[in-house]
Amino acid sequence: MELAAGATLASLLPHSVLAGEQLANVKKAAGSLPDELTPFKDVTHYNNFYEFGTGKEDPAQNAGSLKTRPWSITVEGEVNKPKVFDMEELLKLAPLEERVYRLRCVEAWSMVIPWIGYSLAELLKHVEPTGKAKFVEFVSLEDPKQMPGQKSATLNWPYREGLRIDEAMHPLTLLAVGLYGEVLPNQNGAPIRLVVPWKYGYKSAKSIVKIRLVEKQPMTSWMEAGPNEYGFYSNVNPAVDHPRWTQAKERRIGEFLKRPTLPFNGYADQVAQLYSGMDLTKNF
Ligand SMILES: Nc1nc2c(c(=O)[nH]1)N[C@H]1C(S)=C(S)[C@@H](COP(=O)(O)O)O[C@H]1N2
Ligand SMILES: [Mo]
Repeated sequence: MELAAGATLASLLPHSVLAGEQLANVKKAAGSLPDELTPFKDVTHYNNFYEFGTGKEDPAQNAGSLKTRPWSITVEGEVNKPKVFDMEELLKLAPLEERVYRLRCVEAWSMVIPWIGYSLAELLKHVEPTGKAKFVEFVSLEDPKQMPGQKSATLNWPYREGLRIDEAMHPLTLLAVGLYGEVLPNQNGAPIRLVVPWKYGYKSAKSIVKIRLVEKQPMTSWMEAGPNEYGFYSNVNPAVDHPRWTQAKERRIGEFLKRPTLPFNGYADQVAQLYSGMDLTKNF
């Protein structure tokens, strides 16, 4: 679908009423998926965001207390030009695109979500990673006053995730500021979150305040919680089961029958070469 000049994507969508302001001048990216979109209501009311509780409806219930302005992301570490980007600047850093991606949670359910954002690479090139920048660490907000779930030690807070630098620079890796034509609802990781569509959902950190480029593979909150259950790579892989359940199939939210899980969540053409020569059963 090509948008006429001046038309906003949101103006063409049915779901412009809830949470947020609409985002203007969003370009629909080429090559959208054949999969049907998951309804807006499910995308925004069936969430994992442990900072607001562990129940699937808790984030929608409780994330109203998250203050999304002022907001900034500090980018530091192995970069020539460390910088604090404020949210207004982040919104203008690169043209906003719609990207329809599959999201596969490690819990074996999945969705299809029309995100809005731009490649993380756009941000990273501004700070000029040095030759020592081998990994990228992402840190979510820590503030128990705004995030009631942080009063419990469900995870080691703040939520931390990480990618290898080539994964972080891959064009599919998205910094998202919206979905369904709107500003990101709080429960989906407002005001800015990562989306890495070929990895289990937990790699896509929400409400990011810091991005650190580092030489060594960073520790992540989920690896600390269960090192034999949650690895650093976390590529969607139907051949490597979670110790407590199969990963061969998944429940697409809204569908009755399970569908087979695809290697790299269906993005193998684009990302499999990042892992050539690696044993993905060991590097799970
Ligand atoms: N900060 C933070 N980011 C997070 C999580 C979380 O609990 N905290 N949950 C992850 C998990 S397990 C999934 S499946 C996705 C869900 O994103 P969605 O609620 O927007 O669908 O967010 C990921 N990012
Ligand atoms: Mo997840």
